[in-house]
Amino acid sequence: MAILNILEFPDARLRTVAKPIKNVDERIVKYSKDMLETMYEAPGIGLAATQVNIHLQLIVIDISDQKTKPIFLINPVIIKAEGKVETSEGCLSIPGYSEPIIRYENIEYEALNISGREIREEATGLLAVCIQHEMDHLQGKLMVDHISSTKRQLIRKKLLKQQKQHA
Ligand code: GNR
Ligand code: NI
Repeated sequence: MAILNILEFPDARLRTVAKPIKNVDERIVKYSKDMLETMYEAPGIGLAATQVNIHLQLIVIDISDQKTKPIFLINPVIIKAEGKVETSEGCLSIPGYSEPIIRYENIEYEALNISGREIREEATGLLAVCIQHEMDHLQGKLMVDHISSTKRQLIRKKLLKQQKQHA
């Protein structure tokens, strides 16, 4: 397994639209394992392949306290969504910032699991929010795209400054 580098806003590669996965083969299983390890180490509750510069429709999530319930979703699609909920969201690609974001409270989604089998599930609360946050990443969209452009530009400036100091 390996810890992968997480891209940080405003890196243009985070704007890449991920491609659907045609075959859930060994390569995808390896990416999934590396992403899970990277997410646990960060630590975070979700990670989209886009964030580690892999532009395929793959996300990993684990919202359990003991980090023992990983969920792998391939080619996810939301088929029903209802209700609204506001959550203070963080993002591993926007370190040090959290912002209140409004998302659907309940969703129904389809995806392939790590075995390549079609699944159809319901999610609510933090899991539903996390799936929406990760699915945004696969479309090249970030949490900061949901806030005012003034706030987004401020965060951009501060992160660029920080990245230059660490370079
Ligand atoms: O670790 C994360 N926490 C989080 C909290 C509230 C809503 C969404 C998230 S996802 C985030 C990890 C991340 O950046 N995933 O893309
Ligand atoms: Ni994120």
